[in-house]
Amino acid sequence: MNETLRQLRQRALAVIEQAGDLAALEQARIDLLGKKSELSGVMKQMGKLDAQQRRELGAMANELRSELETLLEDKKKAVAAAVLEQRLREERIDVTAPGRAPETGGQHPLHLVLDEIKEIFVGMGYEIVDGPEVEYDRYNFEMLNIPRDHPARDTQDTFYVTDNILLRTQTSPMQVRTMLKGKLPIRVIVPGRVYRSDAVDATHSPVFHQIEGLVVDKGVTLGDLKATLEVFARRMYGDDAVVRFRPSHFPFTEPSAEMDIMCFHCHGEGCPLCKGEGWIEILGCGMVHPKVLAGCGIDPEVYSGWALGMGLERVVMRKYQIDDLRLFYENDLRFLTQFN
Ligand code: 2U9
Repeated sequence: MNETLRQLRQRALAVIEQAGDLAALEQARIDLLGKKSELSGVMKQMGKLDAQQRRELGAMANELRSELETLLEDKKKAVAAAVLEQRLREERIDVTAPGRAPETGGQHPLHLVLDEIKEIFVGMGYEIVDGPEVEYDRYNFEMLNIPRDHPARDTQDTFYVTDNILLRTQTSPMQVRTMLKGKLPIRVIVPGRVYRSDAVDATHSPVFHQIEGLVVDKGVTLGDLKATLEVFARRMYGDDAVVRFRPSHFPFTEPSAEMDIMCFHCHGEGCPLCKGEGWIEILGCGMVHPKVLAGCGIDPEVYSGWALGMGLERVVMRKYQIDDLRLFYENDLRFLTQFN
C-alpha cells in the first residue's frame, strides 16, 4: 500500500479505537470519511497522476474507505449494544418485589345507609327520583298545605333567593312535581339535600339530607302505610325489629304519625342510645292530605296516598351511635374509614 495511505490508515484505526460513544464515533466518521477528510484530499489529488498510478491508488483508497466504513459501523453497533445493556441493567424492574397497594376510598356512611334504604324500596317496586334544590315557594310550601303564616315559612328558617324562590327545606316539592305530571299510580322515593337556616352544632346543620316517599293509587289505606313501613323497618333493622306508630301532625298529611322502633341496643329497657325511652324515632308519615292531592290535580275522591319523610343524618347517627353530625361533613379519614 502506498505509504501515505498506510500512515493514514494507522491514524484512522487509532481514532476509531479511541471513540468511546456514539457522538465520538459520528465525529470520527466526519473526520475520516467526510468531504474535508485526509482521505478525500488524497482522492482529489489523484487527478494529477497518470492512468496506471491512478487506477492502483484509486483501488487502494477505495479499499481503505470501505474498510473504515465497516469498522465505524461495527463499532457503532457495539457501542449501541453496550449502551442498551447498561440501560437494561440500570432500569431493571424487580417483578418479585412486593407491591405497594394504592389507598382506596370508601363509601361515606350517609351514602352507605342511603343505598340500603333505596334498595329496600326499589325491591318493593318504588322508583328513585330527584329534582332541583332551588325551588319555588309554591312547590315547597303552598301546594303542601303549609299556610303563609306557618312558622316553617319564616325567613329566619328558610334561605330565600327571591320572594318566591328558595332553597328547598324538604324534598317534598319533587313529589308535587311528580303528581303534577299526572302519571298514576305513583310509587317514588325522593332522596336529596335540603336547606334550613340553622346554626351548626352537634345536631343541626344548614344542609342535611332527607329521604321522602310517596304512594298515590286507587284504594291506598293507612294499612298499606303501616305494612310497608313495617317491612322497611325489618329489612333495615333486622327481622326482630318492633315498631310503633304515634299520632303526630304535619300540614301535608292527615292523619299523621311518627314511627319509632324499639331500641336495638337495650330492647326497650331504656339506655343512653334511646335516651332512656326504650324507643327510637325513625320517620314521620301519614295519609296525603286531600287538599294536597286536589291542588296537584288528583281527584281525592278517586285516589288516595300516603307519604313518609326521614332525616338521613339522624338515621345514620342512631345506627352507628354517632353523637356529632359535624363528623359527616369534615372528611376526616379517621372517621370515614370506620364504615367500610
Ligand atoms: C307530598 C305529600 C306528603 C312527606 C312527609 C314527613 C312526614 C316527616 C320529617 C322527618 C324528619 C322531615 O327530615 S325531617 O325534618 N318529615 O316527618 N314528611 S310525611 O309528606 C309529603 C310530601 C310531599 C306531596
